[in-house]
Amino acid sequence: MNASLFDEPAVQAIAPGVTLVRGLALPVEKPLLDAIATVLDAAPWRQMQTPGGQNMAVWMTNCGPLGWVSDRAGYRYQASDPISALPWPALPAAFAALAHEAAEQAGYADFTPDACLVNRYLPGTRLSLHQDRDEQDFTQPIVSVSLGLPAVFLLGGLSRSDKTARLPLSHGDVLVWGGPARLRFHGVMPVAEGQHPALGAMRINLTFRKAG
Ligand code: MD3
Ligand code: FE
Repeated sequence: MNASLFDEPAVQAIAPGVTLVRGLALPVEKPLLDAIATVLDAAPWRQMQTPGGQNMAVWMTNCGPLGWVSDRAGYRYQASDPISALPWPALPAAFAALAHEAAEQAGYADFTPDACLVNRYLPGTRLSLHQDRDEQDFTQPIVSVSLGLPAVFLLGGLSRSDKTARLPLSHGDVLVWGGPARLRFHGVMPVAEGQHPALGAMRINLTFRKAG
C-alpha cells in the first residue's frame, strides 16, 4: 500500500513546467517490463563514450525512430543502433500510451515522442548535471518514467551554477518537463544500494522526447 497515493493529489506541480504524476506507471508495470525485455533483445545495454573518450556511467539503449547516441564525434540522435547498424527497436505501444497520457495530464495534448532513451543505473551510478539540448523543438516536453530502485533527481536552473533542488522519485513515478523547465539543468544523485521486488538492484528510467 502506498499511503502517498491517498494524501497527495495525483498530479503535482513541482515547479513551473515540471509536473509529477506519482505512480502513473504502476498499473502498467508488467507491460512496461515485458516491453523493456523486448527492446533489450534487439538493442542491449551499452556504455556510450563521451566525446572525450570516457565510458559514461549510465548504461543505455534506445527505442523508437530515433535514438540518442554519444561517441568521439559528439552527441546526436540517429535512426540506427551503432552496434547492430539496424534501426532502433520500435517504440512499444505500452511506452507510447504512457508517455501520451502523462503529457496529457500535464497539459500537452498531442505528445508523440519519436525517441525513447532507456537508462540503467546500478547502485552508485549518478548522472551529472546537464541540459537536454540535442532535440530540434524545445516547445515539446520530455516525459520521464522511473522504475526500480528509488533515486533523487537534482533540478537546477537555466545556468549550471544555479542552486539545485532535490526531488525523490520512486518506482512508477512519471515526470513531465516542458515550457520554462525544458532547458533546466538536471541530474541524478548516486543511486543507493537496494533490491527492488520487480527489478532487483537497478533503476531504469525511460525518457521520451520529440527529437527530430
Ligand atoms: C529536467 N535522465 O537521460 S530524466 C537524460 O533519470 C536524463 O535517467 C535522467 O536526464 C534519468 O538526459 C533524468 C528527467 C529529465 C529529463 C529531461 C529534463 C529531467 C529534465 C529536461 C529539463 C529539466
Ligand atoms: Fe537529461
